[in-house]
Amino acid sequence: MAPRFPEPTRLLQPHNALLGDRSACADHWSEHGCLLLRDVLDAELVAAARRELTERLGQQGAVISGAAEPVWSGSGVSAIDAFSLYEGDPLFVALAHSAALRAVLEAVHGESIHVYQSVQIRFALPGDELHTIPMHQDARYIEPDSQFCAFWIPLVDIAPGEGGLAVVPRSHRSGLLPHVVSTEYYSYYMGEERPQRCIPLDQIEGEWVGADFKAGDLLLFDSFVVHSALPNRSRLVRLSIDGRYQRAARPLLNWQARYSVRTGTERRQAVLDLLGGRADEDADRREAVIAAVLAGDLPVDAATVDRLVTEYAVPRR
Ligand SMILES: O=C(O)CCC(=O)C(=O)O
Repeated sequence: MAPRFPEPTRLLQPHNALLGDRSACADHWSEHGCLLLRDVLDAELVAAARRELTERLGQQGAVISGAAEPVWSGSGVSAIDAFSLYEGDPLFVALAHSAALRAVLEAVHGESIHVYQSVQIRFALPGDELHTIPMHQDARYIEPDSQFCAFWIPLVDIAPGEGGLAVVPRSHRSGLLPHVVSTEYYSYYMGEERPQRCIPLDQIEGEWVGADFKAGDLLLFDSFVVHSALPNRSRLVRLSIDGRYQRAARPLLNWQARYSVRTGTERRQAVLDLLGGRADEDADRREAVIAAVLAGDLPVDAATVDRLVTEYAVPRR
């Protein structure tokens, strides 16, 4: 049987030595499209964010209550109320919007950076391959502006072979690859169960690399870099956060740049309600309509949604 997920053949080593050398950073970024940094974030904030999420997941029964680490309780993913993990001002959002993170991003890219308001928390359960996020490029999902980058921060240590994220360095140079809907992979995003699009493994050229991740590592990658989550083979719920950023000088065209996940999700739900049965007819059109309403700050009403449904009746890759 063909493997469902990549098997990294090499481990990324931290690229901290590049920091402080502007042209080395620029050359590395343009060649590889990704880099890994260690010990550049506030370790206490990383630990506090992990504790807070562990406590919230403990209250929901997904991890063993009172444990220092997010030890999985054995419950299914549907036991997790993702929305409530974003309640209040969670520390993982503070970490993503910390001055330390922005300073590193600006050191890497040599210019002023806007970190997107939307910050995601991911909780990969041991053995739950169905909900493991497969091979994709972020540029396929965040629109209309593909000129952004991503950061990914594990909140727990993830040894090689236990999960984490794998990337294909240099893959940003090949542009957008076709993504196909597959019922082998589902996303469980904000409580919504959806079949995932992915790039079939055999369509991806280049070397898959993983890392021996430590909590608080910072993995950066271009929006066109192919990457994939790897199945969690540890006993912990794999907690990580990710967000997007772009040059501050560019207009903020993607809704994620301006709205938090909660606000975006509420507005998304309002558009879904207006779409009704049409939401299931064509996933591409549904997502394009949602992105257009949110990115353009258009009124969330039936007339706008009806107009966009007609406008976006065009197939995409
Ligand atoms: O953390 C994960 O499971 C997947 C993250 C991811 O694919 C992304 O940030 O684009």
